[in-house]
Amino acid sequence: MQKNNYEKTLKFVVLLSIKNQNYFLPKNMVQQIISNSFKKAKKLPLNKQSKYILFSDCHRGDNSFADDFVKNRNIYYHALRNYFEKGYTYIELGDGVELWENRNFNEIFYAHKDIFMLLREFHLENRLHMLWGNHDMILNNPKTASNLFDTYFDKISATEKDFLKGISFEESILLEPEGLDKNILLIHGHQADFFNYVLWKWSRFLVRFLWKPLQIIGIKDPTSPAKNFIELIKVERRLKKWILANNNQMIIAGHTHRPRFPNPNELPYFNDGSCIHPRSITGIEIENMQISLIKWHIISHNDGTMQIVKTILEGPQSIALYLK
Ligand SMILES: [Mn+2]
Repeated sequence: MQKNNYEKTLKFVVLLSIKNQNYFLPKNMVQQIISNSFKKAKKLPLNKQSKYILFSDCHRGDNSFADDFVKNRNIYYHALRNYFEKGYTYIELGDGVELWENRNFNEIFYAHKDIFMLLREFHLENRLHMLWGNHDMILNNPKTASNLFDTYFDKISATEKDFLKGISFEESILLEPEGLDKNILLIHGHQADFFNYVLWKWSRFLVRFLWKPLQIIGIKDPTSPAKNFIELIKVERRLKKWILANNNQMIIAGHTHRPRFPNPNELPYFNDGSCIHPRSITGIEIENMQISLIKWHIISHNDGTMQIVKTILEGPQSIALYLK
């Protein structure tokens, strides 16, 4: 009898979680959520001298089987170090740390300490801006963010040391180009994903107790737009609907893990992809008032050496063409 109940509950949970979101989606709620994130965006200037690098969806984990970031950590470190040396400002568009699969940030910190210390170097020069996504949504609470990111425990000296003290995690950023009326909205993108924005605690519960264990036997979370193409297309469609209803407002998002770079005559929806592609990381560079989609990956040479290189996938294209 007990086993039966357990199976029933499991079936119910699975069915509910993969049920079409639209059934219980209040009309226009998603559009309202995106509008709200537009209104409360933190403003950053954009001019000929600005250099921004945008990455998202690193999903840094604890170096266990479920840590999707591990395979690209060296590529990512090299790329970010390169941008640091060249004077770029780093904007991370959410899902930087994987706090659904892991409850303990300390373990993530020690697994990728070199990278976190590099983020600290950006922060000390006021060149780091962070958004929260769905997998790190708890960071929208300033208290939680400061608990996790103000200091870290240094094992050698057995003392607390400063980490990203004073950093604030935002929902959205508005890049305001000098001399132009329109601007660029940066969001994680789960604002267009009701299940992962409003019901994120429920999604997190499922990831912890259902999808993560099922990952071992190859079953993927069907509610994640990063792992399910139908969900992905729905998120993109809702973002584009909002762009159209809001005077062609340019958006750069992450969340879906699908890089997007429109032509100037198309709807200005950009996506920086993710840092957990099988063999590469993708991101968006903004420099000299131009935008490019880039990827960093490894090539191997005939003599057996390997090298991390950057390939420009799209652009550079003038930003003004998207802000008409
Ligand atoms: Mn996400």
